[in-house]
Amino acid sequence: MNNRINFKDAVKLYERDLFELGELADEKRQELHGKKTYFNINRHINPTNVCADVCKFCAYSATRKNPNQYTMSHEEIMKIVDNIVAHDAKEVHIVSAHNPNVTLDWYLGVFKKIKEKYPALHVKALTAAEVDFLSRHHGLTYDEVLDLMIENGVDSMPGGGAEIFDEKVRDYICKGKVTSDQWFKIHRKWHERGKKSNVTMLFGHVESRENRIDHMMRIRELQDITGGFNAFIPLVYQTQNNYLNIDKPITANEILKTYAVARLVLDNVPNLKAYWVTSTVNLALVAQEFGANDLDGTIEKESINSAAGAASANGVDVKEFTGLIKNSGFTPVERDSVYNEIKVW
Ligand code: V47
Repeated sequence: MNNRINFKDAVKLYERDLFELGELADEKRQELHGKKTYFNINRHINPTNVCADVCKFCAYSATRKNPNQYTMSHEEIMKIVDNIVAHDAKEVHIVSAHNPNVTLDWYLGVFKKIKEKYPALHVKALTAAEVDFLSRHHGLTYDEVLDLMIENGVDSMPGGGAEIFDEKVRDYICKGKVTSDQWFKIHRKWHERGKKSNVTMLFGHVESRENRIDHMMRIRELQDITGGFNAFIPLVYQTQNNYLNIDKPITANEILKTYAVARLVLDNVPNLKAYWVTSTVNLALVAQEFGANDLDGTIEKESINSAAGAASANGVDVKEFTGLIKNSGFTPVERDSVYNEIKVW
C-alpha cells in the first residue's frame, strides 16, 4: 500500500489536536462502516483463576493478591452456558488463568460438551498465552494444541495475552509468559487453519507511545500475510489490586488519541473495538467518533478486568446498551462473532 503511515509519522499523529485526529479517524471509520456500531450478545466465562504465571498487571490471578482460588467443573460451566443460550447469547468467550493443577481435558473437553449441545453457539476461547501454557505444561507442539482446539469445537481465538509486544516492556510487566514472537506464531498458525482471531493491546501503564505504535506495526505486518485478525482491541489498564503500582492513570484524551491512531495505522484490520469494560461505557460511546466501530457485547459477567477495578462484573442490559448507541447518533447492529450482521436494533 502506497500511502501507508510509517512508524515515525504514526508517532507524530499523537502530537495533533485531539479533535483533528478524531476527524481523520472518523473519516476512515465512516468509509469502512458508516454509522454502524457493532456489538454481540455474549457472555464471558473465566473458569479458573489459579495461575502459574505472574503478570504484574493482573489482579485476577488467585496466587497473587487475590486469595480466593476457584476452578469450575464442566458441569458448572455447562450450567452457565445453558442459561445464556436461553437468554439469546450467540457467543461464549472462555478465557482462564494458566492452571497447572487441572488436566488438558479440563481445558478442552468442555468445548466439545458445549458444541455437542449447542452447535450454533460460537465458542471463542483460549488466548495465545493459554495455548503456549498448555503446550509447555503438557509437552505438546503449538500445532497439536491448535488442532485439538479445532477438534473440540473452538471457533475463534480471543486477542488476549498480547499486552505490549516490545520485549523490554513485556519483560517488565509479564516476564515468563508467552513471548511476542510466540504470540504471533500461534495466531499465524491459527489463521493458516482458516480461522479468525482478535488482537488486544494493554495500554496506559509503563509503555510509551512508541511502544504502542510498534505494537500496531507488528500486527499490521502479520495481517498483511494472513488477513486473519477480525478486530483490534485496545484495553485500558485498570489500576487496582495488582503489582504494577501506576499512580497516574492514563487520561481520556490519550485513550481517545490511541483509538484514533489505531484506526489510521491499522489500515488492514477491519474492526476497532472500544471494549467498554476497560474504557467505561461513556468513553466507549465517545470513541465511536474516534474510529471505534465495535463496542464488544453485553458480557453478562466478567472477572479479569473487574478484579482490577473495572465496573464490568455484571455486564450491560441490551436495551439500555443499544439505546445509548442510538442516542449518541450511531446505529446499533448486532453481529455474530465473525461480523455477519444479525439485526439492526
Ligand atoms: O490479556 C489483565 C487484560 C486480557 C488487566 O478477543 C487487563 O474479543 C486491563 O483479552 N487492566 C483479557 N486489562 C481480556 C481480553 C479480551 C477482552 C475482550 C474481548 C476480547 C476479544 C479479548 O485482559 C488479558 C490482559 O491483557 N488484563 N489485567 C488490567 N489490570
